[in-house]
Amino acid sequence: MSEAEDAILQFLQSNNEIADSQQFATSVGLQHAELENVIKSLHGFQLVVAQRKLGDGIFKIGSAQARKNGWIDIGKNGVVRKVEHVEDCVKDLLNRIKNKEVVSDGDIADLKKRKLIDKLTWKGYSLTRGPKYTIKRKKVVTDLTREILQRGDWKDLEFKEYNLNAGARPIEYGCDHPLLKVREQFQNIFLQMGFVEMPTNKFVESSFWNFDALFQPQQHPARDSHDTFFLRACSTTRQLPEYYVEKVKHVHESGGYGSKGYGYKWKREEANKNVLRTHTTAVSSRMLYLLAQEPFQPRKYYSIDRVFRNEAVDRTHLAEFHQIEGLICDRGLTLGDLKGVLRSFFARLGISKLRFKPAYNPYTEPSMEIFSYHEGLKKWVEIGNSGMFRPEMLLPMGLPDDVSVIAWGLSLERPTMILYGIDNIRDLFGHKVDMNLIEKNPICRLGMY
Ligand code: FB9
Repeated sequence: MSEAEDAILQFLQSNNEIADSQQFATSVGLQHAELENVIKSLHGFQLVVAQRKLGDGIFKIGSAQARKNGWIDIGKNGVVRKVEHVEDCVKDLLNRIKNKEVVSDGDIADLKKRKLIDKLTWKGYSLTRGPKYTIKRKKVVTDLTREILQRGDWKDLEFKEYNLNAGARPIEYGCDHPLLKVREQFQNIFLQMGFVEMPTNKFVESSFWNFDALFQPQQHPARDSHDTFFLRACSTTRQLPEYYVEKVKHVHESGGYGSKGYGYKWKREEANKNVLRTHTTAVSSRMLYLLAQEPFQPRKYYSIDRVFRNEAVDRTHLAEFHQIEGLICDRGLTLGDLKGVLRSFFARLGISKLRFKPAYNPYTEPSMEIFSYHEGLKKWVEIGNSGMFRPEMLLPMGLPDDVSVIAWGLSLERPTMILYGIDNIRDLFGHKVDMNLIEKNPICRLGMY
């Protein structure tokens, strides 16, 4: 217990009131500031009732005013009273201030201007015993500890009430970025459909796996730096499966497997160039090549990860986005199988009305863009691309020639923007994202498309 507390509680044991805490502080040789915190705490615990004490001497009436009001006249033979009784509204005003009654700011300002009142700095407290007054406050403890029990002094301790209404300290918790939440939903759909995730932890890929293995010719526009990020440092790949590279070179230059190829001079150095992968299809080509090195087993693979395109940034395009890709590799698969799988895949996203539009990709033939009717936007929206990987891609890998691979792809950003009602991709991904979007975004379930 502090000295100040003892002083107050002992004084109030034999005195009804501490009229002026300032004087009391001086009388017990303490700083008023020391006393003040104790007073507030004792008041808080109702051991005392503390009242603010306003300073006095605010009622001096100015003689000029009396004259102005015609109450008096100051003549050669001094001050003469001109009226019996004065309706002293000022006095009433001042009384009301004294009784802490509400007085209009206008009156206050007027009284101040007339120097009838001045802003009093608050002086101190008057203290009386409170409903919970006791000469010695029990030490308030919060927890009943082993030590307290062993010491046995729990009897003279006061246990702080549990404030069951106290709000819990806000727990800091991590928040998933909306993209990660939607990614998880796509991931669950693939896993439910029996797909296995492909290892996509390689943002840097050789042009060979990103383009050549996909039968994308070396002069294809996507292969120049306007569309693709080429690496300056570690600019070329160190090793490629030589036997397979020869097959790829051959199919590009002169075809085979029923294809006439592109008929151009294929350059190894072009294939060696390292790039930031432009699509996760680069991972699909690696996985299909590895699959071809084993006795054939049907496979269902998926990937969801970042890809990089040196494209003009606009409301829906950044230089990087997350590509979602699914592929099924099995004997005798047809375009019908692809359409069927797309229907069941998108059905799990709550998307039923699909239309397929013939399209072109260097690595798939036939290829189809996928459209769905968006009730909210009242229009057909392109929701992805798909196709059957070309034999010129699959057969050089060594896959059996009755094996075909159906595949499709879409972005993660577009569905997330639609689901979260974000119309500018820069608000969703990148350094401009406001953290509130991350911390306060609800779970948006796919299927509410
Ligand atoms: O995601 C896209 N659109 C989309 C997807 C979903 C959606 O909402 C759903 C709630 C559920 C809404 C829109 N697109 C693909 C279509 C367009 O946005 C397109 O303009 C932009 N595309 C990206 C590429 O941009 C250069 C989206 C991205 C894309 C395109 C193609 C593929 C992957 C991503 C592919 C592929 C592919 C094809 C064949 C074989 C293997 C992979």
